[in-house]
Amino acid sequence: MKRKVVSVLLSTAMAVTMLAGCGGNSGSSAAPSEAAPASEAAAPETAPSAEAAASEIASSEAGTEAAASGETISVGFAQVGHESDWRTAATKSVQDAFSAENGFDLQFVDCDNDSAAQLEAVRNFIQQDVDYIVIDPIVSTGWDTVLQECEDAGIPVIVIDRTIDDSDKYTAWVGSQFTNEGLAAGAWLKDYAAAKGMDELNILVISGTTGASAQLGRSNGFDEYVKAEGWNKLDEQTGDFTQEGGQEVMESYCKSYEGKFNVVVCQNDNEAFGAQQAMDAAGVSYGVGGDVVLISFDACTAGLQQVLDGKINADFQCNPLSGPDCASIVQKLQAGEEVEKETFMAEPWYVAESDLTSITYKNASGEEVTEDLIPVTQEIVDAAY
Ligand code: GYE
Repeated sequence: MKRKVVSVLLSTAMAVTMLAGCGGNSGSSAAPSEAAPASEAAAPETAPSAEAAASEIASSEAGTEAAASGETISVGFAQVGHESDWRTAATKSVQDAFSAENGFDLQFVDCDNDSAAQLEAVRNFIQQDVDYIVIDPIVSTGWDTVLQECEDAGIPVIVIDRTIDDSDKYTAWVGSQFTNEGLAAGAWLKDYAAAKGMDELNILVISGTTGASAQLGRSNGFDEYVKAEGWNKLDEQTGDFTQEGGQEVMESYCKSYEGKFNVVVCQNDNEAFGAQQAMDAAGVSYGVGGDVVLISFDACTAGLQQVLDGKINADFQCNPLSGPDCASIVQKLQAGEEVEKETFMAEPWYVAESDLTSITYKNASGEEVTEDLIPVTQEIVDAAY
């Protein structure tokens, strides 16, 4: 009921906002920390759409109302699934941040990597009239209709991790610059190959869930180097961000491309673990001193241990701990404050050998950046997620 009142107020409030020129939510990405190479990301859009502005107003109205009543804030979280170590850490981060002690009533739905189930979960949250909806979108498209429904119901949506690319009807997003992760992997491989005197690169890619923005960004970023350097990318097949998927794809690669590849790129650590199992079984050596250079993304604890052990050559971190940022966005909305449309997580790059200390590349915003390559130590593994 309260949200219907908010919706009715929207058109007037929106007009006032637009006349006042408040649409200029420019430079809305959070300032990255210095230890955050990946967060020197593409500049976010400079102005939120009318819909986004409306949704911000809706959220402040709803927030003021909830705050005044001293009620618990109800939040529905439609999570991707449970496919990886990264995902486990991300779920815990959100659950911890939206705890009952912190004043939240969190409804958590594991969508098991099923996009239809995820849309249904969001619609159920609308029916339950939760105060806020948090979505980690399995795939980046197909969202506009359901986001419109959220907006019509006056429920602010916060997107975390993967992006929504076909609608801007959400209040805020917190996550990673996936294209920069892919570009950084390409830049590292170029320098590493030169340092090791590898004159021909024959590359196999095990990609993440097809259509997930994490997959699209990592593939597109890395492919820029494939094209520019004339590398031979033999194949790219999805391992769905799982260990089983990585193993299955690598088993088939080991048969189809026996003796023909010297680089394997896995788009997350769990796929890399599966690929290692398959290469072990096929008698293919990888990592430092091996026949195959193994590249991974995520840098979870087990992944970094593999880097420390020289079994993964380089691991490009993706930070899953967005729960506190996400909860702080909700708190700000509750207080009626404006929030940044985009917040980028801080992410370093980790390597097994210490001869290369940095990479320089043109990032997704077209800026030339130089970023550290961090050799993994036991302390780094112990501190990882
Ligand atoms: O890299 C992978 C997970 O969306 C960034 O999803 C996330 C990816 C992460 O399953 O491990």
